[in-house]
Amino acid sequence: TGALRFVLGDQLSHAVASLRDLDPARDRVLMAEVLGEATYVRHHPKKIAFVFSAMRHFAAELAANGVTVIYVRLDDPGNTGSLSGELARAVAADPPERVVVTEPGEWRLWDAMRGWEAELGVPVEVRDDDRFFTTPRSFRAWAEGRKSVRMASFYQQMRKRTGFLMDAAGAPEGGKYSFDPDNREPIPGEVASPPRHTVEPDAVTREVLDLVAARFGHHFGTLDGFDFAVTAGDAEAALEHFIQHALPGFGTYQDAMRHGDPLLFHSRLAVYMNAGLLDPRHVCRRAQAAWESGHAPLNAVEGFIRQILGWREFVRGIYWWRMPAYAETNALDAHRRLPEFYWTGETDMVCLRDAIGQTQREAYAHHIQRLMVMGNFALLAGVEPALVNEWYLVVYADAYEWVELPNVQGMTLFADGGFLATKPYAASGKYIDRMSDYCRHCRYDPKKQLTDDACPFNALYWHFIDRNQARLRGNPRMAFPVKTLDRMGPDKVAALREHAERFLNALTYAEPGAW
Ligand code: FAD
Ligand code: DLZ
Ligand code: SF4
Repeated sequence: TGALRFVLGDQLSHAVASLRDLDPARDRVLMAEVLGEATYVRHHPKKIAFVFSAMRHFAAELAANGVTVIYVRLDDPGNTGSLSGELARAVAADPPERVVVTEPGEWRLWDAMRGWEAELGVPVEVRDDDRFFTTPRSFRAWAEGRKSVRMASFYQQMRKRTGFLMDAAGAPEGGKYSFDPDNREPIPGEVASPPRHTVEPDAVTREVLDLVAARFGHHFGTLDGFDFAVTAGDAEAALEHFIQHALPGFGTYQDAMRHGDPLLFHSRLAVYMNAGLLDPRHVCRRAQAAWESGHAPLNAVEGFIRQILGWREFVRGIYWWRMPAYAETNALDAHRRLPEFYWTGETDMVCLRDAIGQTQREAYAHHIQRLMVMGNFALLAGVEPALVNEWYLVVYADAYEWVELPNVQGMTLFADGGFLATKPYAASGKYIDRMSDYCRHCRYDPKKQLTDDACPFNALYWHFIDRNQARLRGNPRMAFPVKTLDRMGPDKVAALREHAERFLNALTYAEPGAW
């Protein structure tokens, strides 16, 4: 008996560390669909269907390559319902020399993994996940001892180290590392969005869709129109589709939003990269090649590569460095429950209704919707970080805690007190009006503050600045709004506070755990 190689549902790469030195003559691969992973938060059915179908396709590819795969289906008799339980069952049934796994993407599972060797009585080797450009150790070595840990300096260092978009003399292409200021244009109505890449469900996916409908159909979100790629081959086609059609406009319209338009120029590739169907290095190389060939401009390619080489690695580094305490932070002392409309989409606020409705249908929203619509509302309203984190982990097909938590806790809610982001991304209705056409479809008016038809984001924004002014005063990037508040005079501030509170008091709130 050789090694038992345990591959998790977001490790579906043939080059994943745990499969690297696999000996098909002696080793076995274990994969398990388990209730615990589908329900520790009640994931969107599309996320569960994506993971299960991709797992089944991956197992079939391994088997076709002559690998012995022990594949446990959700409905198999004896399924213990947890990853630890399924590993223990496989080890007991036919003890291997050792177990080989790749480190997981969530702290709770890593914590469980540390106990496996003692529980199982066989050696357990936990390997680094080298599908990333950095390891938690190398990030920590870079970060510790720095005065401030900022994405911009991390990213510059990563550009130098990897050579992406660097010229022969070692300088950044185009003379600067970031073209972000070029990437904040709203999208004109006459600019058509690129066509969408879709994959027709095959027989394996259809069987999974039936299973998920029966078992998890009551979770938030719908299964209709499932069109995710579930194999590396189809994910590669999605990448080529993105490069061909959307990458050239990715930069300019990166921060734009449009009513009824879920994707715009975004790639929808996070779901594939996070599950192992696409390699981030390959994705960055393909984007760079599109710039080299003249197909896409530098502001688009740099902007895209920065998200992957910069943000994606940076948030992961922060996660493993600061966990488990990071999940408990609540620097702005926010304790409100989550409004019910996050789960139903039922609100007159059109930006929220559109972005949440699309999230129900697609298990997807692009970055600015996540950050500046749903995230901004939760920040301004002061919703308890744990409840917001749970929502984001539930609703997006690309959500795993290593990337979800820092984006919510740090970037969106400022719950870490400014460790990850330099200022809270708080915005009034004016920002949403500038970056989208939502307000044209809305019964509220983004230019008004105190009338019945005033955009609720406006009073909520000043309520936020007012109640947090002591915390924000020292932050140079918040000097302008704090000074504006000072100049408003107490009567105006009181009126805004009262307007915001009336609005918040009239909302229905979800019982924690009800969804
Ligand atoms: P594109 O816009 O096409 O971007 C390209 C790629 O860059 C993405 O596929 C992704 O891999 C990477 N990327 C972009 N921004 C970020 C970022 N801030 N952090 C990490 N990677 C980034 N991303 C997730 O993968 N999973 C999550 O659970 C998740 N939760 C988020 C929650 C909030 C509140 C916010 C503000 C952002 C979150 N993000 C998350 C980051 C980002 O919004 C998504 O990666 C992106 O929207 C995925 O869509 P896309 O593939 O079309 O991205
Ligand atoms: C997300 C997910 C789901 C829904 N189901 C499974 C599963 O049944 N089996 C499995 O191995 N992995 C699943 N996953 C992915 C895991 O939750 C993921 O590996 C951990 O969250 C760590 O990143
Ligand atoms: Fe959203 Fe306010 Fe615009 Fe309505 S008016 S869409 S609530 S920003």
